[in-house]
Amino acid sequence: MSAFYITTAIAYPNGTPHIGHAYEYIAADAFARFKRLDGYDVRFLTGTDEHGLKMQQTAQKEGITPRELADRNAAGFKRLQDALGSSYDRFIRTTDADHYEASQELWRRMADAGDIYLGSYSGWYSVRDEAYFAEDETEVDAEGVRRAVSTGAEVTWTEEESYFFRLSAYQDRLLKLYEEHPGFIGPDVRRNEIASFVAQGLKDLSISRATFDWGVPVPGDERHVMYVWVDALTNYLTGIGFPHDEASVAKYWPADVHIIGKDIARFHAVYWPAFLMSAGLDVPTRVHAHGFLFNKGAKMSKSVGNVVDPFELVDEYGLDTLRFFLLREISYGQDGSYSHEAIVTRRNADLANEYGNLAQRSLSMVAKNLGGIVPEPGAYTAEDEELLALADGLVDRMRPEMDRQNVHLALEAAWQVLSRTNRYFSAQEPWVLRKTDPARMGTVLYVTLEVLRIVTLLVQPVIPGSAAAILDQLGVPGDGRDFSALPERLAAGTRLPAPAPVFPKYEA
Ligand code: ME8
Repeated sequence: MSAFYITTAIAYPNGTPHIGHAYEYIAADAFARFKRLDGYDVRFLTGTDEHGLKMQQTAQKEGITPRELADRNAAGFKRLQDALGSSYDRFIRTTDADHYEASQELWRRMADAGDIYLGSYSGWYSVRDEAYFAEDETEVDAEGVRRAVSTGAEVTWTEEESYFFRLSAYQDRLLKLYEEHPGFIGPDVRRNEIASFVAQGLKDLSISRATFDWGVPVPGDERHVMYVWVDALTNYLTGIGFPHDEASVAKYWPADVHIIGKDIARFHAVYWPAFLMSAGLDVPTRVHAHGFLFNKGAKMSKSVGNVVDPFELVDEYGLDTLRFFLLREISYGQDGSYSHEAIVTRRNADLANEYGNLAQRSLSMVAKNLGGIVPEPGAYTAEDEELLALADGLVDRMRPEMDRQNVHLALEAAWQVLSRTNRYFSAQEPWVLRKTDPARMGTVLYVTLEVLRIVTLLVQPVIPGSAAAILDQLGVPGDGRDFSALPERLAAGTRLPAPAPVFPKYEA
């Protein structure tokens, strides 16, 4: 079985998770599930990024240790993953013992390659971004506060002894990587940004701090802890058993895709491949950066008071409606907005009308007129053949879109098939055939249920719970639910359970 290794970013547990985190987890979970159903041996990693100055300072303000802060909030992130139905294989915490070992091993390999040297850093640092900024990347605002132009976060002057990574030596190799593997960063707009950033020249990177101790100790120099991004990125190796579990590393590395947000593309597409090249490890196959989620177009912020609790959204709309909404509404890779109105529209138009209603109408006709038994189809008409061919071709339309993380386009293709099926159902008028040609009614119902089976198998990754309920009602056995079962047909003669609506219309 081919392996497929997918990861999310690991969140800073300096607060509680927000809808932006939920968005990332839901998408990564849908990609992981799709690959699993498509026959891959999937490993799906997620977790929390617990070191660094931001954690240390937040803990200080709350009068607790960074460890206590991490314990409290990491649990909240894990709870969110579970509430979202995420199928992750490991929830890594960067305070896990094996992660210290992996990070120190990566450091040693970079040092052995001659890429680490001791120097002194002086420059601007943003604690919120955990990032260094050159003077010309900052500006002083109206209140006299110096901020990073790209993120708006306050920066502070930092001067200390530090180890450096020879990033400058990797400029050409990185540019070559982007050129030879255009799929390394997605979507394309991010690749262009990153490539032009690297083309401007790279400075060596400060990779340790000596003025606080909340981090992974630098091997051979315990006065220093690693810069939080060095250990954070290494989580992707820890998660597959690096360095000891060689079989697992050989199987899952390089990662097939790192799912991240656009604000951290530089860390993943510049620093991370350079560290790996230095350590003699392969670079990931792809880094895909999604856009940012806004509340009715406005940036979420604690001070504006429009930060939405993802647990509340699950309670209000139901898990699958939230999952479907986020993945269908927003072009994956671009920024997107959510609002109550938009969620309700997707629920009622796409899920209740186009999908749920079709299932309910066809299944209740089978229940009422055919004793709940899947009919034996008669000879197919051109319309039947055309619709079945469309449904049979759906997997080949969805697969490449999912491989490029265009989940919105994969769903659009599925809903095109549903909309064609609704038109077919109305045009065939099985409720009229019931009296005029019952055998033909049976064929129309069979074709409709068969298309529903195919579409439902393929949308399982996005709406797993509802899809399972519909597959139950279609009498699809548990071992007939992965994509290898797509070419099979519904078994005529199967007795179906009593149908029940899976997507009732949302009413406040
Ligand atoms: O960046 N919309 O952690 P984080 C969509 N620890 N995505 C969003 C978002 C929003 N409004 N806000 C944040 C970190 N994200 C690091 C990662 S990985 C080795 C280390 C995304 O908690 C963000 O882009 O700030 C990132 O992918 C993830 O949430 C975690 O963000």
